Amino acid sequence: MSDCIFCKIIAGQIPCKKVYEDDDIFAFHDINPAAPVHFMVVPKQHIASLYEADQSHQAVLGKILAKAGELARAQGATDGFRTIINTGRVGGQEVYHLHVHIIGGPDRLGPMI
Ligand code: DGP
Repeated sequence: MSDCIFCKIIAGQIPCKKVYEDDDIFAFHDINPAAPVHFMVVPKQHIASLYEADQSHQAVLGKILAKAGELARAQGATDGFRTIINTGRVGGQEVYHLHVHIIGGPDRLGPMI
């Protein structure tokens, strides 16, 4: 999607601190980290949010979660981490390219539930 900031990061048009990349997914550090470890894992394919996700995205969404623990540990989150997907305005979503936040270490979020 031409005006999507995360599509531009994936395409290398905007710099980022890359964590991981394969054919389907891309991971990079959050520009405004909420904790010592804070990166996002995204599908390379543009999916605006979980509202737009459907059965055709099952494999790539599964791949993101299946990779999360390995990447979190490699980034130093060895004592646990949060996975957060913000969806829509009330869900606090700022960037409309589906992304999974991986947040490890003491954070400023407090208890979520
Ligand atoms: P969310 O609220 O879930 O949509 O979070 C979007 C996150 O994206 C937010 O924590 C800040 C991050 N972000 C926004 N623009 C950029 C950028 O240009 N580069 C990087 N690395 N992160 C960004």
